[in-house]
Amino acid sequence: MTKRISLTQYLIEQQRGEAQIPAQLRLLIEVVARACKRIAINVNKGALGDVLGTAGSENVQGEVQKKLDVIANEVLIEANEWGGHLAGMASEEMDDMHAVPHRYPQGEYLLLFDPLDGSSNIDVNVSIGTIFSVLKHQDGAEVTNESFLQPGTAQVAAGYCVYGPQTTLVLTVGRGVVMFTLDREQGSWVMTEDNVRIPEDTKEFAINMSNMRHWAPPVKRYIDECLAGKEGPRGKDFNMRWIASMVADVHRILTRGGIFMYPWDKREPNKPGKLRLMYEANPMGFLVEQAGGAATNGLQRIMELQPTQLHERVAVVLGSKNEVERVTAYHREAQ
Ligand code: P6P
Repeated sequence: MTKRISLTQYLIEQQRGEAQIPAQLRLLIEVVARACKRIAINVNKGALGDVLGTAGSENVQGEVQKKLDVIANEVLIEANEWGGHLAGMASEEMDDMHAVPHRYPQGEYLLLFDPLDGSSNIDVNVSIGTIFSVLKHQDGAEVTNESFLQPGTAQVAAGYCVYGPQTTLVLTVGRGVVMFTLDREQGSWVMTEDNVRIPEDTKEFAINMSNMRHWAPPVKRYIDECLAGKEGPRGKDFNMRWIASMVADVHRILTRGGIFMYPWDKREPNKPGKLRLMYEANPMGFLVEQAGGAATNGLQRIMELQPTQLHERVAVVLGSKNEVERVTAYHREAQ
C-alpha cells in the first residue's frame, strides 16, 4: 500500500535523498502542480463556464486553438514568471520562447509544456492533460529558442497532469515515476503510486487505425501480426485502444502496460510524425523509460535525438519494452 504523503513531502524527501534535487527545482515542480490545479478547475467547468469551443485563433502548428488551450497556457505562464526558478518557457501554443520579464529574478531552469494536450476531446468530455519538461539553462546566458534545443537525456524532470475521472499528476525527477491524485476536499496532491513500472510485455496496442493505408511497411507488419491474434505469428490475441489524447493513452500504459504508436505516414511525407519532440515525446519518453519502458522514433531512442527546432515533430513508439523493441527491430530490418 502506497504511503499517502503529499507532493510537498515527496519533494522535500527528494531534496534530502540521493536525488538531491535543488530547492529551485522543487519550487518549479510545486508551482507547475499548483497551476495544474487551476487548469483542472477551468477544465471541470465545462459548459457551465465560458471555457468550451474555439478561441478564434491558430497556434504555431496552424491548429485552431480551443479556449482552454489559451487559458491553460496563460495559467502556466502567469504561475511561473515571478518565482525566480525559471529563465524561460516554451509552449506548443506560442511561436517563440517566453523569457522571464526583467522585473523578476531569472532562475536556472527552462520549462517546456503542452498546456492542454488532446484538445479535440475537450468538448466531448474525454480525458485531456498538461505535459511538461524541465531543462537546465546555462547560467547567465541570454535565453533564446536555441537555449531549449537540448536532447531529452538533458531533462532534469518531466511529468503530466491528466484531467479525467481523477485529476492525477505523474512525475519523474530521474528516480523512478510517482503518481499523485488531487484530493479536492483538501486541495492537495496525495501520493497514490510510489513506484510506477510498465510490464515488459503487453496485449494492448494504441494507434489511429484510420491511417493504416498510409503507414510504412514495418508498422503495417507489426499491427497485422497483432490483428492476426492467437492464430498468427504472435500466438496471442491483442486489444486496441485509441483515446486521441496522448496523456490519457500514456497514463493507461504507465498503469497497465501497452504500446502507443504515432508513426510517420505518407499523408505528409516531409514530416517525421505528428507529435512534438520537445514537449510531448521527450517528457513522455523520460517517464516511460523511468518506469522500465522504452521510447523510440522507430529507429532511435527518442531522448537521444538532437533537436533543431523548438516545435519539431517526431514519430513515436513507446511503452512496454519488448513490444517497442520488436517494432524498432522491424524498422531496422526494413532499412
Ligand atoms: P489523431 C492530440 O491532438 C494529439 O496531439 C495527441 O494527444 C494524440 O495522441 C494525437 O494528437 C491524436 O491524433 O490524428 O488520432 O487525432
